[in-house]
Amino acid sequence: MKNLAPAIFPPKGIGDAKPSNKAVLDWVHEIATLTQPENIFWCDGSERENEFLIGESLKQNVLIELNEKKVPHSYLHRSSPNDVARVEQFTFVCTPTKEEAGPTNNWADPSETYTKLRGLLEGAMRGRTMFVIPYIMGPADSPLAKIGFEITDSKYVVLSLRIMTRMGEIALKRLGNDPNAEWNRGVHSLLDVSPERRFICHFPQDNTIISVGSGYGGNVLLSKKCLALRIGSYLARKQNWMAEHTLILGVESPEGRKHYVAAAFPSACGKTNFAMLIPPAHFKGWKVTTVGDDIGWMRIRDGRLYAVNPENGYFGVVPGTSNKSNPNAMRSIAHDTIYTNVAFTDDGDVWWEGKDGKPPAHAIDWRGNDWTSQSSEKAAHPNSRFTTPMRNNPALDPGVEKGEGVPISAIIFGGRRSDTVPLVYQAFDWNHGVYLGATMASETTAAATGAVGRVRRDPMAMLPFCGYNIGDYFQHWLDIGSQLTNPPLIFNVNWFRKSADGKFLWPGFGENMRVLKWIIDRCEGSGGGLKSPVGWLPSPHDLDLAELDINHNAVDELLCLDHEEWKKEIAAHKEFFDSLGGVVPEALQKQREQLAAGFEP
Ligand code: OXD
Ligand code: MN
Repeated sequence: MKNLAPAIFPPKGIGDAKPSNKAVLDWVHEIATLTQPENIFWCDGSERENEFLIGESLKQNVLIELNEKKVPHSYLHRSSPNDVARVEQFTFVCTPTKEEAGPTNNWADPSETYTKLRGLLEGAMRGRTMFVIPYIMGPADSPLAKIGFEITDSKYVVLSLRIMTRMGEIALKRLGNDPNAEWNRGVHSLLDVSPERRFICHFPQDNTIISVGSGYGGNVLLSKKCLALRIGSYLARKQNWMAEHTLILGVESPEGRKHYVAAAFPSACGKTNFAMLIPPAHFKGWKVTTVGDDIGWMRIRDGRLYAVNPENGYFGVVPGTSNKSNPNAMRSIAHDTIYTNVAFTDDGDVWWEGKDGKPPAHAIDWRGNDWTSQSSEKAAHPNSRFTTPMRNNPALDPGVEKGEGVPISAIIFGGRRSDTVPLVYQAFDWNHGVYLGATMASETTAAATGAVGRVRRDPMAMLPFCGYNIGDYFQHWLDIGSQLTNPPLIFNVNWFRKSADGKFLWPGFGENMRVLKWIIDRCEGSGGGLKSPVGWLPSPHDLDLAELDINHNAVDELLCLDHEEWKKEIAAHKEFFDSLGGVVPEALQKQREQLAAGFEP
């Protein structure tokens, strides 16, 4: 198999950045004794190391070089066709008791799981190189920053982690020699990339992650979903902060007033597009800047929430990305990018469904097969990805490296809902906002294996990522709120409502600025709104719709509450809460009763 490449032997001065922390060395020794690699490669994150690893990856077909003129310093990687998305059914939270993992996680007994994984890892790196990658999540000087180490036998992981995190010497320096320092232990082995031996296991109490049998980013870049969200959310509760599946963006008015908002949407629901939004011409002088596109870590400071993006790059969905949908993403991925599972054109460029221009007459598809524009198969996998450094983003926010984070004025929840849920509304207060997050739902996407398009409840977009009992997580949100004197306002948005004939009612993309503007107006106390049973709803004239080609009926439909649909919705909330088996805090049950009462005749 192509990415199970043999060991590599670097020249002197590369691969020898051995840490001095004894706890780390002991752990690496333990894993090496178990997996028996041919050699150990200690990563320092340097340019020279990166070039060496790219060279080796090209030789071993882990990467394909793209046309230097069309996409400079960029590469294509193809994962195994059975390994193209997160595998929620094989993702486990291994807490001492099942109750701690709660009703929404797959739980497995920690000691049995360690035994099983040790069995799978025994001799797993024979003939391969074991890479040891030190990294930091968050700006290095942030009080929120966390250190992680990932051991892996995949060069693709090393190259990707260098983009996605602050990797190498910087992490070793920050860790120092304290044997009791907090750091995350991550072990990854491709094994034989078989779905039968694919397990993504989290041991929150041990700050440990073990992932085997996959090469797909969401399962193997352990910094991201595994540490920044699953283990992160567990640590956040213990340490009184928040780890959330949110983008973070800055929005600045022509007068120079600036707000930051965090928005939690499920995977592949447009977080990257929203985070890189370019306001339409009508919003002259308004600027939107990106702090993060996927994960926000937030802490309380002076009665407010301050957020950092723990990541250093973007691992985004490629199909649908174009100069129309997201020009800033197109510029970000025009160079120094690793593409995974997109199509490869005859002139060495990349192509995907939804890219600008005409499809190529011929290409090699994501599986490595010939493809023509007449093919009925997709050229790029629907969950094909780009991995690109955040510094490539022309709209990167200047506050992105601020260790103290940026102050959050609003939190937005949202999902893909064809019906029921209005374009935007505002929660009455924090606890009501927590209810909006706890009951949000979305039609499933290709980011995880399984059926696409099914409405599922995805509280705070954290269903696949909350590393502990979801009832305790809801309570944690309530507890954080009670400590804030200046809490963010909370909103719910839905860009995806459809008309009776199945057409999207809202144009989306840059036009979402109109909704964002209302949110900012509300934060500044100037935006109008009507009190409705679900929250504060804008009326059509509260939204700035000037120069937008949309008819009045569509706007009315976008903002209307259909009582019959809402009765079903509230019943679904109850069903969801009931399905959690009694863990939902009383305060949220009360919110549901109040909501239901609002629809009584
Ligand atoms: C992601 C995801 O890759 O949420 O960000 O799946
Ligand atoms: Mn995500």
